Amino acid sequence: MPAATGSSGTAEHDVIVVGAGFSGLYALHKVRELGLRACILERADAVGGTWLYNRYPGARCDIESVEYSYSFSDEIQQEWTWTEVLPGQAEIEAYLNFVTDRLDLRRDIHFHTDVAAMTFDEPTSTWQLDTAAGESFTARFVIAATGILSTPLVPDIAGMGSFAGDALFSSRYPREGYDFTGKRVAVIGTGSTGVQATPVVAEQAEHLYLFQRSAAYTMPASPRAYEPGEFEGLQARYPEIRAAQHSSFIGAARLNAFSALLQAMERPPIKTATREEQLAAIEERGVNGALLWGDVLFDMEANRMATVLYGEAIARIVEDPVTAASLVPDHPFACKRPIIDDGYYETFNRPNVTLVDLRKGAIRSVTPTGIDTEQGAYEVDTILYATGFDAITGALSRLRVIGRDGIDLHETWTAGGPASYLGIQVAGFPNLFTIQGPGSPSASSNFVAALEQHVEWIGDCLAHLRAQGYRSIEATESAQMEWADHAASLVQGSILLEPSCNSWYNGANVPGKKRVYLGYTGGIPEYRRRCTEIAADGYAGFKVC
Ligand code: N01
Repeated sequence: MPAATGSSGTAEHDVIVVGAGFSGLYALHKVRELGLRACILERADAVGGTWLYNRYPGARCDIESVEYSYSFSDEIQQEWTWTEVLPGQAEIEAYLNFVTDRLDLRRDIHFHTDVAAMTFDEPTSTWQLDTAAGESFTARFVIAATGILSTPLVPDIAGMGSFAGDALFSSRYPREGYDFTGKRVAVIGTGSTGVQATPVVAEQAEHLYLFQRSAAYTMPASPRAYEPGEFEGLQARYPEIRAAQHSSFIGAARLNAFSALLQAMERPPIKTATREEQLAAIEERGVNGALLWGDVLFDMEANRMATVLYGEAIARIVEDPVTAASLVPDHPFACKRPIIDDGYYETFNRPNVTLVDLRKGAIRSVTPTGIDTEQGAYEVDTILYATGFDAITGALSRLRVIGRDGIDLHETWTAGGPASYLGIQVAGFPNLFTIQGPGSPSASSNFVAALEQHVEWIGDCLAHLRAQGYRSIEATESAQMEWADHAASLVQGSILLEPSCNSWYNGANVPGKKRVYLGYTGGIPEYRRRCTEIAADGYAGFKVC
């Protein structure tokens, strides 16, 4: 394809991609394939995004490597060898570096380039991106590949700055690693991160105190390396694996964090199960057996019954009855992102592990020597904060993004709630594409499958605009509202809207963020069908000119 020289007027680039994680790398490749002048601006000194920063002990994906990887290039699939079924952070980071070099992307990535503001210039239909260091870049189009779980949520606990020991953040974990040997360690948070880190840190630390505000539902799924020849067998079957993945609701047809939920729907209801059948379920399948019933996702009474049974299953593993009782959640199962773990409950039988149930007395402050709570003080050498993210909208909200007529994205999302059309564009912000923005399937699916669809749709859109000689595309307010209503209707009356669920799914984990379910739960195939239809209909719901 010929370069689009001149199509962007005075802009240096046709497209600037912000972020060099999974989405940004593919986006750069895609737009370069179209012959567009493009680059990535990346804050870090390396590629990887979320998988660069989240290198805490035990960091691992909960979707199989053959599905949590790019499907667009058979060369990459055939040249890269995965060693583990559920890949660890280091292997994913290595994979993304391999892809970067294989596609020769590095020459168009500006590292150490922290975008602080993006401003749309209406007369020229271009964006100006200003960095924290005072540099400026211009482009006709921006693809915000800024990640959905990339903006750490630093808790607002009094005295955090006074701590004299080592304060670590799972989402900004030291590149050189950290040795917990001989240390008294506090881990704060029991989402996927805290649940993954706990068993690994416990093996090293002198003592581990796990500070739990909400107990987690977590399903064991021990990671393992591929047997000799096993991966090669899968590699030969990539077309079949990708086809199954493509038609899967969540973009992953093999073992993953969501598969238990999908399996549950196939099973008999708990409400009509006899006591013997319930006990047999936890006898055979442990905590999974407690949760996997056909009615738990749709019926709150069934869900509560499953939670009671879950508590019984935990009590069969965790020897101390007080600790076992503290580990039982008091929100419904499946209203938060599912978690899978490797030996989480068994960890509480170790003599060097203490669960601090914050429901019995909250954290008062961090002190120079530890953590003070309403139930006593804990002296520690190290605090590992695993307190989550300002998800989906956080990365863009925290930049100064100014669209048409001086509209500020942060203010728009704060006042009206995070809205977008398809999760791909926000009304008032022409030529700005978001990868996995609010209202897209990202939260409840395999991110990689979801982002590939986005990047390909955006690539087709850019090719269309160029072919038609258009300079600008913008979601209309009415299409955005219709899409938001449609996405909301899909979760209406479901467990996902339970008021007791404070989750990154609905923004309730971030103080001041408007509570709105941020995903699209119609499934990737239906989402793809709708996006394709919209494009075929001349980009219905977008204003192109
Ligand atoms: O974050 P979270 P995460 N005092 O928001 C607690 C993906 N992921 O990093 O629930 C005390 O889930 C908070 O408590 P509460 C995956 O999509 C995937 O763990 O708000 N506690 C909660 O327990 C996942 O869903 C993988 O009451 C405080 C925890 O911190 C997403 O990332 C691995 C607190 C935050 O949990 C986010 O997971 C890791 C405070 N002031 C992550 N503030 C895999 O692929 C917060 N908390 C396996």
